[in-house]
Amino acid sequence: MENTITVTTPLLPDLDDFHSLLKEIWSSKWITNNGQFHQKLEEALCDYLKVPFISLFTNGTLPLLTALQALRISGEVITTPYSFVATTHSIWWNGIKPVFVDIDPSNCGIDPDKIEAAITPRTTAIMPVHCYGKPCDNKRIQAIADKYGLKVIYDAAHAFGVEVDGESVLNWGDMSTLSFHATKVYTTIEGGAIVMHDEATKKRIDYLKNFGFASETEVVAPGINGKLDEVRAVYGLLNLKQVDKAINARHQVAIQYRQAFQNVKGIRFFNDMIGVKHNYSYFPIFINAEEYGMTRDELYFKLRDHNILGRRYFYPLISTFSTYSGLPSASPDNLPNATRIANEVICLPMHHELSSDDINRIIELIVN
Ligand code: T4K
Repeated sequence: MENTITVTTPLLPDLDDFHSLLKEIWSSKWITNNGQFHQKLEEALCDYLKVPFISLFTNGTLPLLTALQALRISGEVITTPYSFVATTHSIWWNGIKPVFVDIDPSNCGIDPDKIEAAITPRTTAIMPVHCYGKPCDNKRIQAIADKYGLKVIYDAAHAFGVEVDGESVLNWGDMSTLSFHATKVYTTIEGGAIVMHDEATKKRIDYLKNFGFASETEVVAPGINGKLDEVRAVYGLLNLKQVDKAINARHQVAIQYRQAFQNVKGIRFFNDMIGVKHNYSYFPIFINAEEYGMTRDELYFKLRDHNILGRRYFYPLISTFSTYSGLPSASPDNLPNATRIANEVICLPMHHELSSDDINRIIELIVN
């Protein structure tokens, strides 16, 4: 039986290094609530990501919920259905109505041409997603936001370390959120963060993730418990040392996939964008069944039959789930690109430990 190849595998720190830092935590007896390693990780991430302020969280969903709270967003928020459910759920959990807008096939992000038509007097914000780490068209999104007085919160869960012309995409909009889940390029096992522009906002978000406590006796807002503990902060500090190597390894995988698929009819994939520092977090391919001679699902299950576990990120669309399918903006007529692409996509295995044999096995099944 051929070995199983999963869509990803976690970035694991060296066990001895992890152990020696665990010993430090044990002797300090400070294991959560803004401990020394939490503070060190915030500093180290600001440096690495080239961002001014960051607030760590215990996963990548709470930052979305909290960013909406911190900016006091209400009414309606414009977003796309082509994402992980957490994006839209965060809007819904805040009692806000999500309004779906179609995506641009060139990056699977929100199509700026479709945003203005979705704005109503109740719209207060736009929540675009840098899907697969492909940067959205920030200039156009921000211009629309400025024209209508809207906030922009980027779901940058996939965009760790992504830069455009030397600038981190995490500095775009009013805030950006990250996920450090085990399946991400950079991980703290579970974890996440909000990136913000100023110290006052960081302070407010730090309160919000700690139940709203501003001091021992003062609760200034209805906060939540979103804190990252010391064990995962240490895990994150160690992974920061090896994330560049992991991204380079992913880049090599992308190069091999692209070479193999460039002349295959009916397979579309993304090339690198000029001026962009990519993180190769995912390798989606899009199957045109007529040209390829097989549907996306036929290929997906053929790969599964050979123990190659790609994933159909993002199928089904969020707008098709029962919570959201009744919304007028959830109609497939409103979302032709997202609807088509959700039926074309397979994210192929993409991680730092894929061997050439693994890659060749995957390629052979797809090309032949
Ligand atoms: N916004 C966006 C745009 C997101 O994509 C996400 C999360 C969020 C927000 C929310 O962030 P978090 O609250 O999750 O931090 C995964 C992840 O659970 C999720 O984090 C991620 N997006 C989503 C795209 O993918 P699943 O259900 O596909 O994961 P799972 O458990 O099936 O794992 C996929 C594969 O990874 C496994 O087949 C094998 C490998 N794996 C996984 C785990 C957990 C391992 O090798 N080891 C592991 O420990 O959702």
